[in-house]
Amino acid sequence: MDTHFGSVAFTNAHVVRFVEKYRAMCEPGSVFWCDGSDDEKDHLTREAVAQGILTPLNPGKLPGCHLHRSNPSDVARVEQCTFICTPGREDAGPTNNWADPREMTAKLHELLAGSMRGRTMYVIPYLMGPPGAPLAKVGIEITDSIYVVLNMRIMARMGAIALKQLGDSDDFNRGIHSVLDCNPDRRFICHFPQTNTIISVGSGYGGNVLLGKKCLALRIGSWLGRQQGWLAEHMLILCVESPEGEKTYIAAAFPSACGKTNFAMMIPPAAFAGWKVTTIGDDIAWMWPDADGRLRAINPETGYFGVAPGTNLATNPNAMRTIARDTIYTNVALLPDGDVWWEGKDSPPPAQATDWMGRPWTPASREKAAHPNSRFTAPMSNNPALASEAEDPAGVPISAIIFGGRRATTMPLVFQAFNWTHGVYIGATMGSETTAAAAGTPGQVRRDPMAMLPFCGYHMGDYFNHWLQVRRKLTDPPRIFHVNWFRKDDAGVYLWPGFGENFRVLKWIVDRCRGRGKARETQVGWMPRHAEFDWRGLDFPREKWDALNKFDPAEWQRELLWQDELLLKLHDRLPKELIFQRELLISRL
Ligand code: OXD
Ligand code: MN
Repeated sequence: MDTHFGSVAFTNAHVVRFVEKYRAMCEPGSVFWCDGSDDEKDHLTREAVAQGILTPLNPGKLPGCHLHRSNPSDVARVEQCTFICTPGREDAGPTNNWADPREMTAKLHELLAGSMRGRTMYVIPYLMGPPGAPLAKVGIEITDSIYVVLNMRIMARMGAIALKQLGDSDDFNRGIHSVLDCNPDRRFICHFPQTNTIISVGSGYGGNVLLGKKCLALRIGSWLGRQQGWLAEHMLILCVESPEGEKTYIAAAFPSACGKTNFAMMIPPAAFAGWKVTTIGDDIAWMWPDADGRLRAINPETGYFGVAPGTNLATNPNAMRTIARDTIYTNVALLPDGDVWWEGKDSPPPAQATDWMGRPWTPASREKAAHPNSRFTAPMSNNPALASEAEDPAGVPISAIIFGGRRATTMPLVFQAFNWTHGVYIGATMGSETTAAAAGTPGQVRRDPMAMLPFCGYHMGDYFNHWLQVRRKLTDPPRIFHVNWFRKDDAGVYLWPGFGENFRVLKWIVDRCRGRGKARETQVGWMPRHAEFDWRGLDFPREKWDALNKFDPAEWQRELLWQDELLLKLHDRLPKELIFQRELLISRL
């Protein structure tokens, strides 16, 4: 039995053939062809509520919002189950899990055989990027999860708009997803760049199953970008607008759960009257050299899949407004009145709640009420700070690229690379403490080059080389910076207030790009002096500034050794430019 809503016709023969192939394999009870309409959303939401997949929240407080609780064994991305399946192992490189495409396909098809018996197979056409953008990409995701359909509807342009962009072409990403029995032993997230295919089984978690996001926009995207001369990056995109209306566009790469969403939606401190930050994207940037030699960027997504804990009216007021309606919450705590709660929300811990696993919770409970990687999925159109440019197919010209990690020591608040190649070295050697966004132990420093360690779809050495090659097409390359909001003093207290105060760093970066900001040359790059920062409205003591920016030779020596671990791993494809950069850094140190 097939279900169609509205009048959207799936006439593309390649799409029909692709769906028929997996219908025959998965043997679903029915096929539901998604058109992306509001009627369809209402129908599927009712269905999800009836099946207990979604719980409606208090319509007075959170109109149009629902709660979803995942399987407790399925709460984050699983890097150990994520594979790049290229004909040769070396093309995936040492930072990815590799599997032979033929063997892996056979194994996955065996798991998929009959997997949707008695279930509905949903066919989701979706478009990544504004329609008409030169890099916009169409995907067709087949899934047996209503939760995936309803999330994809928020995160990507879904339905008729994608089919229109596709026309009769067979140039679309083929995505197949089945939750199976959600058993971690049968969990595989596999990418086949040669055939532009993704197969994901055994999980229902966002990053593993919303195939447009990490799988297509980053892993397959980075592979396509290398073939076609563009960059698919784990970066937010924002616009800084001065009181005079001068607009500067900036992209920034921080690892998962290190504050990209907060940074992208930041509100400048009150003293900066007339200054505005607007959001183009909070997670992914697709960037290409344009005909004028500038790097242009689009956000391929239409929503935010953000981390709930720590989000509140002080840390991110724009996010709180964004998630006040039409939002799907996953693994947060439920309050008796149908509101939601998480650790670090504005309100104090509730007297009682239902925790993310559905158990009674009180402040005396030892475990957290919300999972540390609990999430909200919200449409970007809800964001009061959304930039009008977010829908512009021409994208925005990027003036600065920021790399940043979560580092308790070593790294100063901000420094600027001497040039593009030095900037690529800084991005390539980036380190950060691990977070709850991926399964594993949080808090250990690991190398996360350009925040792409879990997302680069090919050999990391080739990826660095691709960055160096892109420079050749740029006559006005973005300036490159490194930031660290997370440095601590000896007592373990953060030295920098962060959040809205990060605007001061952003303003210095804008001024540097515009040739107005002053700096001093140091061993690691250009750094601002205390007097070169705009301190209006904030009394930030000189001693604290010095601690925040202290250069500790012993820490840098250790840093170099840590960097070597990654560079050694990549040695056979490491561009020589980066080896020279390392030598230069050593001689400056
Ligand atoms: C994300 C992630 O969900 O990086 O964006 O894990
Ligand atoms: Mn991310």
